[in-house]
Amino acid sequence: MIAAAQMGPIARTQGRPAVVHRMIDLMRQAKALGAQVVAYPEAALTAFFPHWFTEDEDEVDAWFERDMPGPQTQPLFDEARRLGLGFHLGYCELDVSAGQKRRFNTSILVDASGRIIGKYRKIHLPGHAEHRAESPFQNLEKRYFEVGDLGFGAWQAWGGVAGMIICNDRRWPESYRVLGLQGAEMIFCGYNTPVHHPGAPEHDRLGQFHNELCMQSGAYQNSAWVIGVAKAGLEEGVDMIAGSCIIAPTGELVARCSSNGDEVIVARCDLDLGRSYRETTFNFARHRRTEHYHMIVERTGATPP
Ligand code: CDT
Repeated sequence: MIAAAQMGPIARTQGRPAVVHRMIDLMRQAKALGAQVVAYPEAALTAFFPHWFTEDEDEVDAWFERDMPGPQTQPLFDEARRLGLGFHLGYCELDVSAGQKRRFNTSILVDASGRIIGKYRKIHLPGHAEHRAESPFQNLEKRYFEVGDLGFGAWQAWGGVAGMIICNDRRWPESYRVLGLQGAEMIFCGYNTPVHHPGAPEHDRLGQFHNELCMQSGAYQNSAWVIGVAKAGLEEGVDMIAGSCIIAPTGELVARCSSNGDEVIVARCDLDLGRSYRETTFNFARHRRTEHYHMIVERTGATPP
């Protein structure tokens, strides 16, 4: 059983301890519902600060975690261990390990003993790097984060193979396919998606449709369960889509949040269902025709897959 723990808005002034308290409450609900693992959203520990511009480096760094777990996130790991529950967590990572400061939009998988078993750094960073004063809010991921350098990894976890993507990655078929090629059976995806797209307001009415469209097709075409987890609701003036959901390898949406706030949903994710698709319709070894994809690329001069 997998749980998605959607989170409502986090105020700019809400500190980590209060957020972790909310997360522990969600974790306990997930456990009570029979979950083995609970998934939190992208950048779950703070408000989604790329919506604001600042040139103050210290102010930027304050949104990031230097250690995971650190003193303020340790209670989450302790509670998971106490409950015997694994979790998926999105957070903003400040890496100073190589004597150089690097910032990533990161997610991790933690097993039931509190050990980090997998780490991913977001690859598809949306938005822009420059301040857009005319815009009602910013989307400054290209300013505050580096492109992830770990690739799309997959790990043995919870009786199968688990992978991670983060928010905008879900709109790109390559993200799922690279995981599908590694046999990923569960794909965790946290997101912070505004209802309004300042650069293309004509897309706004389709926000929820596109959210489901890309995750449902990613699940089906790669025979995987997809667990999509939102940070939702009106956060510091930015309205964000909710609709956290669990999608089966059939492409069917089997559980969906109904609120804009903190909410837990669960689904019994039968990994044999994915195997059934992976061995038939989407048997990659038998049916993919990679040599032809390359021929098309050579003929047209398109970017190689
Ligand atoms: N966090 C994140 O990646 N958000 C983007 C907003 C882009 S607007 C289309 C997303 O793809 O949801």
